[in-house]
Amino acid sequence: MMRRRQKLRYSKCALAVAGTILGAACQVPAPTTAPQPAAIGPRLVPAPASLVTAAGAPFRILRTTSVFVDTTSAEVRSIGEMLASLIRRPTSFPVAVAPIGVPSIGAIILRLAPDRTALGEEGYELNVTSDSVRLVANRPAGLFRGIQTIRQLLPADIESDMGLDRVDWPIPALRIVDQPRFAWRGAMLDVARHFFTVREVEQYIDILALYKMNVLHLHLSDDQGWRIVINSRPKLTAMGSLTQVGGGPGGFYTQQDYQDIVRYAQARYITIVPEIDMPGHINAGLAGYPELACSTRPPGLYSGTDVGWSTLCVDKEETYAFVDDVVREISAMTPGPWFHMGGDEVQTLTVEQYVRFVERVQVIVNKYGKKMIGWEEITKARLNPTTLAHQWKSDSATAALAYGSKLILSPAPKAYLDMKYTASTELGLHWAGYVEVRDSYDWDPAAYMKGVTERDIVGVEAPMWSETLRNISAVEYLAMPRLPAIAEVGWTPQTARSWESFRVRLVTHEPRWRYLGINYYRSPQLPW
Ligand code: TNX
Repeated sequence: MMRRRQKLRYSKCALAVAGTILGAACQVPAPTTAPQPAAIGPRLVPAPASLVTAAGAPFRILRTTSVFVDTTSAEVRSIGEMLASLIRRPTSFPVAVAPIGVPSIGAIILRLAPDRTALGEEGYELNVTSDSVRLVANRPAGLFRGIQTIRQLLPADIESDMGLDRVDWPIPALRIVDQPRFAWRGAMLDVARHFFTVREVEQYIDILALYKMNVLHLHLSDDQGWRIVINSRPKLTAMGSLTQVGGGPGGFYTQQDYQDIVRYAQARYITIVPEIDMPGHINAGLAGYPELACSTRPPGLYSGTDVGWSTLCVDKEETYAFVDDVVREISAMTPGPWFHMGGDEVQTLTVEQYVRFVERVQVIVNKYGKKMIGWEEITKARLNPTTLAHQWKSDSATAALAYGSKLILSPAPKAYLDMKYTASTELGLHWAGYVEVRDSYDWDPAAYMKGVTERDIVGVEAPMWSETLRNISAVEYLAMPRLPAIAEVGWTPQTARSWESFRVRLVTHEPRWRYLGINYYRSPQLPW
């Protein structure tokens, strides 16, 4: 399911022979003798809520190993198939997916248990003995998260897309009972400042899936580009998609492309959250529909990086017909319950104008069956309890709590993946400071803002603004390894995580990233 970038793949041992810096990565890790503390344990990221290693011999995947599932559920069958195909490639073992019930010694068994409601939407229990691997969940999403754990328990060579000579494929004997701390573990990708292709977005989704993240928020429009076709407003993309920051060619998704992304994410239990940024950050939209601006000056395309200067004319009735068209078409293509209206950095409207706009958009979003999200500025308006306020720069988001609304936390000095790691990082911005891996990891969402408790937060999200990011490899460089840090902040109970444990576990993933062709930053904070 994960590998397409053939050119970038290699066996790490082959590279070590070639005398590169990969020599160390080629060594087989020393076998663990003593039981390890759960927090370090096998090299899982995010760390599970509870893990007990067992004394016995590991399970070994052999040529005869099959994946057994309840084949009457197409969803469960396809999760079984994903695990089987992951194992087939590097091992060259046939790995059948078969119905539970046939003799199953030496088997990997995936099962839904309707009575295990305590596991919630995404929780799972995994028991590994020398005889079998048994994964149980209450819901299919839990099985999918669980197969990521099985994947990470296998040697990193499991990520190779070529058959390897390796014969030993152990999974350590253990018992894990795991579920996420927060329901929302998101990443945002800005496809407006620079455009990324469907395949590139899918590559990003693959990384989210590996780290058990469950939301991909797509920032689909901004001053520099409108990136999604709206059939009733064809000039949005016909005009508004033709450039990007720096003046490159830009691009857009057809509605089919968008639905392909939605489906790809859905198969990995990741919800797509579409964002159309309004009333500001709208210049590209106005390029095709200048009548929606208050000024008489034709907007034209923009490829710079200033913010805050463009706006819809919120006093014109036709603006709301436009919003209706956009929200209606995008909502119809989006199975997830959310529509993100942006709402940030509007410097050219009065507070009253801004508030009136947000409240009218909220009605439209709800009319099309979606719950609204907006950046923290929207808390100036009267929000519905179902609306989420998306914190990013201050504590103004807390005003949402008075309406019974909850928060998504993306504090820039922790979670903004477009911030430079250090002063010498070539890519990225630094208006919120430099954000090293430890900064991204070492914070507790429930203690981050005064007056905001665990109950007030749906979860965390790591935005990737793309002003400086001209290709997906640049995106990966800033995401890795801060994205896994945010993934663990969102998944693992605060009491089960520590920087000392995380840094040790995280570096063991480096060989996986190499197999997967994922670019990354070699932070000096980590024991490579
Ligand atoms: C602020 S975060 C913005 C974006 C920029 C970003 C760069 C937010 C809601 N607005 O328009 O791209 O900073 O870090």
